[in-house]
Amino acid sequence: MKSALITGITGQDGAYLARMLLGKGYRVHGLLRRSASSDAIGERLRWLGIESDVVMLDADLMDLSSILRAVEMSRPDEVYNLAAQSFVKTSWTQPLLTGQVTGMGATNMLEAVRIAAPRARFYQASSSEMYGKIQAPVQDERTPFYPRSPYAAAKAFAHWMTVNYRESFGLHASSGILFNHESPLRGIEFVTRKITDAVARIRLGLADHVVLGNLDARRDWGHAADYVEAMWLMLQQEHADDYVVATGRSTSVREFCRLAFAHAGLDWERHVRVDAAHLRPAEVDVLHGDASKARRVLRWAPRITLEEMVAEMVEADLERLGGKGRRRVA
Ligand code: NDP
Ligand code: GDR
Repeated sequence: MKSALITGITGQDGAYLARMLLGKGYRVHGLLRRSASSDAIGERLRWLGIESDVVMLDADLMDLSSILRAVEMSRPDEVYNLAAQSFVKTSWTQPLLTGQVTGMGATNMLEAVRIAAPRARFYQASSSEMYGKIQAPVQDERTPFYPRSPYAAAKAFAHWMTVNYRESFGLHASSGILFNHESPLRGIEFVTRKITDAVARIRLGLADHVVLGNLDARRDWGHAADYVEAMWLMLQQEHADDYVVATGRSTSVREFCRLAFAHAGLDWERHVRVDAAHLRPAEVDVLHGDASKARRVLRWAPRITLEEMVAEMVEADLERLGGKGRRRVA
């Protein structure tokens, strides 16, 4: 039985990845950091019905001794480093913490693997945010980075440390440059889930409107369930490498609103307000990925369309809020 260790298992991607690996017969371990709100921990694993199937290990990415212990206890064949302070907007108000968790935390994981499990295969959750102020209209593995937030700068550091550990120590360390991916398990602070939650509230008469920031921003949105497959495929290759994972379709926040409200029979223009308070100090205007390498080498392709994902997210939020939506998790 193969063993996997997932940091960030309580987040969106960690939950989907854990479910996928359990389905493949892995023994799955995850980092759990202590919280005073302990009843909320593991909510996503519960939503997927797998909370009692994973082994949780008490550790924090900023505490090297705790993650060394987690690596020793789990004896992993594969390590997926998904933990991060992942909300871009918060990275301007907590730049040091973001640097420590998202940047240095990845180095802690690389060190723990180098010391305690040097034969394990390592995945780093890199991000399309590293392209920031884009240097090419469509971004692939050769496009230069131009980070536009403390989060993106920290991810760029973690990305290059992953490349460095591969080249310096021969670790099987791969970096997935993933474009935005969403699902019913997306955190409510991210724009897609904020919108689908608002659609459900408005549909059920619990709210009248939602306040957003930049409606012109464009993102290449895929589904998390599809994207965790690409992570796993990277670690099944003989050689470690870096891959862009994207759908190749870029959509505006405005268009996402139209789709989500329309799914519930609502006109978005009557319910969406804009407030400059939701703008960012520096914006990433547009992201549009080219995943040709992942298609060619990993034989990976996204299966779920944006329209299907929007429908699934709105239905899930209707169900959460006690409405008539049927539960359908991809
Ligand atoms: P989430 O924000 O949903 O999950 C983040 C996870 O990191 C949570 O499990 C959180 O634990 C954990 N974490 C945060 N700080 C620490 C810490 N100090 N020690 C241990 N664990 C910690 O992120 P996603 O699932 O959406 O993303 C997964 C990874 O992929 C992240 O690194 C993100 O930056 C990156 N990424 C995401 C993309 C996306 O579109 N979703 C695109 C590209 C990259 P807790 O539950 O305790 O808070
Ligand atoms: P992003 O995701 O910053 O791309 O990072 P987010 O959903 O927060 O923003 C996407 C775009 O929508 C615009 N926007 C708003 N965003 C939020 N959160 N709230 C609003 O009210 C709002 N109005 C407009 C934003 O300005 C932005 O342009 C996500 C995270 O998962 C990162 O961890 C990951 O690395 C990247 O995706 C790829």
